[in-house]
Amino acid sequence: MKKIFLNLSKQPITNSYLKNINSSTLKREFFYNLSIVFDLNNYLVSIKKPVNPEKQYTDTYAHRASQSKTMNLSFKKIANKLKKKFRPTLSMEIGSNDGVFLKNFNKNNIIAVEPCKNLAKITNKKGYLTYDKFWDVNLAKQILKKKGKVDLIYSANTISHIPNLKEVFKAVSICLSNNGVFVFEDPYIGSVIKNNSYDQFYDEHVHVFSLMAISNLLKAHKLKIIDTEILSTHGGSIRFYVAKNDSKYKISKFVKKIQNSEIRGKLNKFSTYKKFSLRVQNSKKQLVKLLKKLNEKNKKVISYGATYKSATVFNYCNIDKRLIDYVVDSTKNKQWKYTPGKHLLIKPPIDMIKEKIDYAFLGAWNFSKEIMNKEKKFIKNGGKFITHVPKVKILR
Ligand code: DWN
Repeated sequence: MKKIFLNLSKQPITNSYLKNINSSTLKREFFYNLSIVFDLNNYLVSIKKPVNPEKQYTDTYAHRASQSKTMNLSFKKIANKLKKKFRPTLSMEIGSNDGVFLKNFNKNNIIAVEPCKNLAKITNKKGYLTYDKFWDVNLAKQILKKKGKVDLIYSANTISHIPNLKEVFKAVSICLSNNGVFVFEDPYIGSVIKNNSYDQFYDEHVHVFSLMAISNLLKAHKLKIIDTEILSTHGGSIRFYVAKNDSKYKISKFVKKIQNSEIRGKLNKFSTYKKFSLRVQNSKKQLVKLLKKLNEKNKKVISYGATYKSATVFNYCNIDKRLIDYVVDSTKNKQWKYTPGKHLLIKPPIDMIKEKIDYAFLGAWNFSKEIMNKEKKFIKNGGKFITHVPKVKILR
């Protein structure tokens, strides 16, 4: 049985940056109701009614995973670690985006899967065999026939995007070698609860994982979690190392450790999520109050990073042009477009001092260190950043 604990109001598709905001584009803009449910049987947290993936992962997909130094480093580190630890002959990445992980592998030893055709083109052009398809049983069979079993399957910020997890794990079982490892990482519900980062819920994040939920789901596929790590990436993620039940791997002590911490944190109780929902409502009130106050004082406020996450914040809190002037983002194909739902203009990075910015809301709060390092002069000149994670505040 699934129970709703959070309603984040009507939301647009986060990837649907608008080229212009005339009456016909606005009429066509798609909205859905973003309600979040907790499954009382397997403890999985998901969107109640996910959006059709065909609407989301199109050939105009905007996000480029290589846009931050932090993620470039993180992918390099995990690629080297996995190569050293598992010595795979053949590897595969599910959701390869613009190839930020792939580039750490020899082109002949890795296969990429990426349903967004514009992104798949980038890695195919670079010489990586890329299937521009959704990950499913049919594709797994096709890959098995062409390339044989895969020793390492890696996936970052993708498995949580797929509504049908049974299909995901079934497909993985088909092409994973007997002692192969499936490593995937996605936002962690433990961090979302702790940081009050409700903006991790948006159309693409169909699920937000816990270790308990994943181990429950894997049982039906004769797969087990052999190791796990809690990561700081994207404001708190969890990495799972999964292998076949009859593989050579023993279960690391960290699996039990995280399981115990989840039980202590009551991630298996509906009441935890209900309490979280109250904190989210309060966060909304606080953020709107702060922005209104700055607006009354005629302060110039922008948002930093046209993130998918901030689409949830702006649409849930009804933050538009009245409260935030515009958004800046380093991703070329987001620039000079408008954010989904609230239609804030996205500009390329600016000289924040010259543009007389007083405050910048951290849409990309998960990169706050990298951004604040980049904008040292702005801060020195009296400029301030605002965050809503874990609490609404002005960073000093
Ligand atoms: O799972 C997902 C995550 C990993 O990426 C996707 N479904 C979609 C996307 O979500 P997001 O937009 O919330 O992710 P990021 O990685 O937090 O986006 C950061 C944005 O901020 C990028 O558009 C780049 C931009 N940025 C910038 O303009 N200046 C980032 C940094 C570090 C900067 O200095």
